[in-house]
Amino acid sequence: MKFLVVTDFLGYIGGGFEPLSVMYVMSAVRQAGHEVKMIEDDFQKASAMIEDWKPDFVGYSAFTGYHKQLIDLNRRLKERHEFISLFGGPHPTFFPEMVKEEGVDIVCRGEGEEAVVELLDSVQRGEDYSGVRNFWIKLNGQIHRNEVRPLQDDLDKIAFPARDLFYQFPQARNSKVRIVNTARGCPYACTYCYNYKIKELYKSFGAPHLRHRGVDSIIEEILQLKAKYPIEFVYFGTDNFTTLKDWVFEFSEKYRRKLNIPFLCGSRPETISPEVCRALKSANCASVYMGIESGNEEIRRNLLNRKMNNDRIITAAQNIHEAGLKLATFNMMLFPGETLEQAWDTLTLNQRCRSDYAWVSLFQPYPRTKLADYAIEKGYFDGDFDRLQVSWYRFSALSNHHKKKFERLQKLVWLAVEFRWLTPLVKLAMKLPFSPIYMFLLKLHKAYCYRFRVMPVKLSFREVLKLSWRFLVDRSE
Ligand code: B12
Ligand code: SF4
Repeated sequence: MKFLVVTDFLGYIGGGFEPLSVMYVMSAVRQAGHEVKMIEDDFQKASAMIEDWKPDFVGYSAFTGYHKQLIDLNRRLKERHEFISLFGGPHPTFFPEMVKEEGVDIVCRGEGEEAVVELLDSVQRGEDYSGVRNFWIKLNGQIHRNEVRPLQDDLDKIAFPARDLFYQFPQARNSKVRIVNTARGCPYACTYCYNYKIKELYKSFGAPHLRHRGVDSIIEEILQLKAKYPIEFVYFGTDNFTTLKDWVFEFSEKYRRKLNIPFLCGSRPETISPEVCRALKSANCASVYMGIESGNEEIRRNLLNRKMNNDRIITAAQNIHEAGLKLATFNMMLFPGETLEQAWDTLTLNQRCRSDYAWVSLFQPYPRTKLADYAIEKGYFDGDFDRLQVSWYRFSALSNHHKKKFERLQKLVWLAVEFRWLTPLVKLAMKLPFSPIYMFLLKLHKAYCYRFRVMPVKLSFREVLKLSWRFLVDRSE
């Protein structure tokens, strides 16, 4: 079978990182003996490729906000060509009703590697594929809603992502930063995040949701990468890199000896300790991302299901600084019912944590998450997920009397964290209608922080200009 994946390529969604999910799926499909190709989400290019190569399947990976664009693209491609369309990723996983959209034939829920291989094999053998697990399948006007299969419990059995497909394009091939996944799942249950919903989807199997890859396998993947492509920095795109202390120690020791390439990883305050930070530093970690999300304890406890207190967060931040690591913090604003005073607490807590890069987005109500359900129930959100957009920075679907002020504050937090003495100015500026200027400054600051703090790779002047330009025109921000 021929399987074409249409993806956001060198475009800007995803900050220019490799699309790990589809590369994993495509690797499994290729290993099973099928042919795979990748093309960017541009109608002309995708159409020309389909005309020329005639794939049996065309696949897309959709997160909420990007899904409409993909549905539309697929519909236009279907008007011209014959193929079976297949959507996977977070949006169809939680909103499988997407299969009812015109032109959508199949949606995949949950992990795709094994499922897609079974689907392609069945179609190739001319068998009835309407019952293949993980899929909702629209056939002859009828929708077949199949259960998911158990999660793959040994991640080391999953083939390394098919990076060559993405690296066929020079900009991706020559990038100095590479993204690598080290685990799947998360033991926590924050109400805005999709992880506990994934747990619910798979709960009948009782198997652990959090699974770590073996350290040796991760090192092997990076060694293989290093042998073929430039690599000066690794971004570990895993929800919580520091969840398992012993795993971090083992990783740090082996990584230091065998790779020692500077890297960035994500964490949660409870999983940070002086020992963990020292271990990361010894392995050449440059920076750690930590979710603060809200600086208001009440919001964290009652709305977000994040029960740590401010002191715990500050201690974690201190541990990170003391180990000589840079700290980047994740935050959100405009939660359902949030007041401006509560949002201001987020600014204050980031100041107290001395965040080296305070990243603040607007809360997005993702389908079927507890916080989205709450927002709908309380009338803060109308429940129309098609209104969600790609950008976390520019758009919020939530209603709030002070929405404009929230949107301005969200773009100004970095200024008060960077230059504390400007705090009174930020208070004033959030009342003034200069959002485009605030956005421009925020992008410049982001480019600066990425270059010098979060992912400090050596860039030429031209590359710095390119990075700044990319952030300025980035559709996802
Ligand atoms: C690392 C990460 C990033 C990284 C890198 C992403 C990348 N290029 O790989 C960065 C920081 C760049 C990023 C950016 C964004 N992210 Co992000 N990200 C994640 C994170 C933490 C891990 C993703 C991952 O690699 N998982 C490992 C892979 C192997 O698993 P997977 O993605 O689930 O893919 C499997 C299945 O979904 C399925 N599948 C996926 N695609 C397809 C396609 C087909 C055809 C098939 C059949 C199956 C299939 O098979 C895959 C393999 O089993 C997730 C949270 C999470 N736990 O998944 C959020 C998450 C996916 N991100 C999210 C969002 C919203 C974004 C942004 C839109 C934010 C923004 N506006 O900038 C962008 C969009 C990026 C993009 N182009 O995808 C949301 C999506 C929510 C939703 N309902 O859609 C998530 C779920 C986090 C959350 N808020 O809960 N992200
Ligand atoms: S800790 Fe992070 S990944 Fe885990 S549930 Fe909370 S937000 Fe999601």
